[in-house]
Parts: sequence; C-alpha cells; structure tokens
Amino acid sequence: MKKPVRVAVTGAAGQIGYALLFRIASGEMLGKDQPVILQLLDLPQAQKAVQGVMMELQDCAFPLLDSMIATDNPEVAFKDADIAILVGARPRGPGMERADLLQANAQIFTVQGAALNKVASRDVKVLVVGNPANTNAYIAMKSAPDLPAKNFTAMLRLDHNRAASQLAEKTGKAVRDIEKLCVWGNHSPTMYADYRFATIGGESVKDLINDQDWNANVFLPTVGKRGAAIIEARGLSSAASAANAAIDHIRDWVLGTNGKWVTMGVPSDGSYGIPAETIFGFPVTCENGEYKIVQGLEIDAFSQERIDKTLAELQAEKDGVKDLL
Ligand code: NAX
Repeated sequence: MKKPVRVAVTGAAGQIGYALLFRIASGEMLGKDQPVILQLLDLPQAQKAVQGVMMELQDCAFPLLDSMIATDNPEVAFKDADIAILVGARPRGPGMERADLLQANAQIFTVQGAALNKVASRDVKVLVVGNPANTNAYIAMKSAPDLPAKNFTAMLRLDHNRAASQLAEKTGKAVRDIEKLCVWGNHSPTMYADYRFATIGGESVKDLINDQDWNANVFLPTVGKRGAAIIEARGLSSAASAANAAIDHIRDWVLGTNGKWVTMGVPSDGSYGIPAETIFGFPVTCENGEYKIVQGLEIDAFSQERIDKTLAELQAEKDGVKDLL
C-alpha cells in the first residue's frame, strides 16, 4: 500500500463538503490505490454536524480511508497536509455589501494562509473553492510567504465544465471529445469561456458553431450566470457539481492531464499581460504534479476586451483587501 496522503478540507459540514468527502475517501480524486487521511475543519458551531458526516464516512467502510480528524483549529487541520481544499467561507448575509463580504473572507483566508505557512507540507497543493475564490486564494498565498506561490490555486473548473457541456449540447457531440477549451479570469460572471481553440473529435468548435452572436449573447451569459440559474431552480447553490469540479482540479494537478488543457486559477507569471501574482483562470496542462500555463495563444480584440473586464474586477477585489495584507 502507498503512504497515505493527508487531505485537509475546510467547510466540511457544508453542502459541498458533503458531496466531496465521500468521493475523496473512495479514491476518485487521487486514485484507487492511494490511501487518504482526512483532516476536517469547520467552525465550532458546526463540529456536531462534522461528527455526523464522519459517522457516515465510517459507515462506508472505505478501504482507502486510513483515518480522519475533525477540528475548529486551522493549525490542527493543516498539519502536514499534502492537499488543502478550502471550501468554507463566509456567505453574503442580508444587507451585507460586497466590500463587507470581501473583508470577512479576507480575515478567514489570512488566518488559514498563515496556518498553512506554519504547519502544512512544504509541497502542499492548495485549492480555494470558497468565494470570492480567486481573491481568497490570493490572500492565502500572500499570508503564506514561506510556501511557494505556485502552490495556491482557485477553482475555475466548474466554469470550464459548464462551458464544455454547453458546447456539447450546442454541437450535438459528446462532451468527452472536447479539447482545448479554457476559461480566463475570475470565478464570477465576468469570466471568459473561450472556445476559439477548442475541438470536438478533432473538428473546430468555432467552425462547427460559426455564430459569434450566440457566443456573445447566449453562451457566455449562460455559463456566467449558471450558478444563479441553479440557485433559482434548486433553492440551493451548486454543490455536487462544485465538488466534482474540485475533484477534477486536484486529480488533474496531481495525476496529470496527458497534454490536455484544463482550466485552473493560478498565480500569473505575467503571461498574456496579466500582472504577476494575480490569481487568474488560464488554460494549463499538468505533468508530474506541476501545472504549466499554455503559451502563445493569439488574443483577438473580442477576447482582449473580455479578459480586460474580468481582470479589472479582480484588481478591484484586490484593492478592497489591500489594507489587510
Ligand atoms: P455551506 O454554507 O453549505 O457550507 C460552508 C461551510 O463552511 C459551513 O459548514 C460553515 O460552517 C463553514 N465555514 C464557514 N467559515 C469557515 C471557516 N472560517 N473555517 C472553516 N469552515 C468555515 O456552503 P457550500 O455550498 O458548501 O459552499 C461553500 C463555498 O463554496 C461558498 O463560499 C460558495 O460561494 C463557494 N462556491 C464556489 C464555487 C466555485 O466554483 N469556486 C462554486 C460553488 C460554490 O458556490
């Protein structure tokens, strides 16, 4: 048996946590031969609910689940963590302005970043799911100066998967055959899902669709507002699809993509004119536990405008929390 991997998950008592933990423990994230130790973090008032989730995990008798702990202390949850999935965040309450939300989350992610810095594995792979995901990942990264910045990522994979399914539906082709799709920018309605380079079964998606009006006025708004559409239909925000995207993100980062593109929110290295350190959705490929931003893509005027818009939003979010860093 391989050495167990320590996976810390925050917000473990929440609805994404409930859709995520069982799949991690069953081996869907790191492989069917990889034992895991779950280190679960949630607020003090959620500890009883976490115990309930742990009872259910126990009752699954997962062969790959070595052990698990629950805590309300980030330094316990992140101790020696190899992977940290930061789901728990402060939701927007009644009368709360966007600026208040940013501040409340900034406080959570400075504490969690500092705890990761202190106790996690030096190779920890961090995925921030809790919103505003890109800015929360940036705050955690800046609060962990002893860890490599490249270890901090934000989840754009749900947007990527949503875009892929819309394209499959539009073209009548199988979603599994889509390649070279990417989503640029912030995990928010400003993100830019870009299918200019995408192929389905080797055919150009752009040529198959050949309708820029559909791109601008149907596809992008549908993908951008999909979260709101799910809330409207279900009365609750996306949970199973968000957990699935988190599994996809970590699995591909750890096990590789065999040259295929996926979207990850990663600290910019200046690629495509995105200021260094901005956590931005980019097309990446993964190999040997490392991601690489796909280089050399042509950015046309329409795409540049979209990229500028989502970048401006991220910069405004960053400005909103700069006093805390
Ligand atoms: P829930 O409200 O069901 O669960 C959140 C859990 O986090 C709760 O158990 C809460 O007690 C816990 N929590 C809050 N503050 C914490 C802290 N400081 N430390 C540890 N735990 C803490 O929300 P859920 O539906 O699970 O969503 C979680 C987050 O994911 C939200 O911020 C949501 O906006 C975000 N999402 C991000 C997505 C993405 O694509 N990046 C998509 C789905 C989702 O909307």
